[in-house]
Amino acid sequence: MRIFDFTDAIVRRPGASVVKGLRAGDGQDPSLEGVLAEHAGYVAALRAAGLAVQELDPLEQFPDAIFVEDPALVFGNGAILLRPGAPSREAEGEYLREVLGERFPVLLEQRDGHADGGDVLVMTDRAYIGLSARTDARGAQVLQGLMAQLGITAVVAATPPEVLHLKTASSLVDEETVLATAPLAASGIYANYRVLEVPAGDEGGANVLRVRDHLLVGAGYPRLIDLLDGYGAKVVALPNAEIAKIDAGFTCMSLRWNEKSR
Ligand code: CIR
Repeated sequence: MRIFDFTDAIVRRPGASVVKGLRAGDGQDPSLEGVLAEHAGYVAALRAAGLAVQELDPLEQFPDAIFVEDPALVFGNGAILLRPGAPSREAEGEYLREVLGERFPVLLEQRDGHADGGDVLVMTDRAYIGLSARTDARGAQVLQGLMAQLGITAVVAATPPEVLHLKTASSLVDEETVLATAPLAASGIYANYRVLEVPAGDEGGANVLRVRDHLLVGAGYPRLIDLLDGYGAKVVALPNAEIAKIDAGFTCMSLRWNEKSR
């Protein structure tokens, strides 16, 4: 079983407040219709890749709640509720507690420091926890301990200063291959893997999502789409221009796991 051979996923449908989601600059709000359409396309792509997808109801009081992989992480044998680093997101995990408690045999909880799931890249022999404006040193250390309880070795790495999360700038292509922006590729943290460097100008597309034999990539990055052809997956180009206005990535919009790995 490969690490991206997921069977199940949880997503959260956007509410009207999604257009007020956090963003790095002072860019314009996305259109609600656009976000809803792109999110629906994403969920359809997960299903087309073979996953059983559970859709949670919108949480209007949390504009960023569609990004379910920031307040939680899931693995075949257990889930972890995190403390996201943005104050407006810190309580989001409470609204995942019930569903994760139902669906996982073990539910661990971070009680100190801050960490976002977007800063955690899981590879075959280890996971990386990126330090960022959202994940602090204490949060990374606590998360390392929680992941160890689930049998996962995690190493702490630096995230380039201008990116939101480690996975904004790097993501899994296959078990041997990482896609990374030039600064992360040059940092040497992925020396154990084949590193594909994101073509200059396509940095906004560095967050791709491998799900079984499909690889979800932003439709606006044709050079990246070409580069990713040939890694054992059908490259699926998904429109994400509206949702990108609130710094969305494909990995952060679902929690994915393999039910049979228990
Ligand atoms: C935020 O700033 O928290 C959201 N607007 C976007 C989160 C995207 N999550 C991710 O890259 N892991």
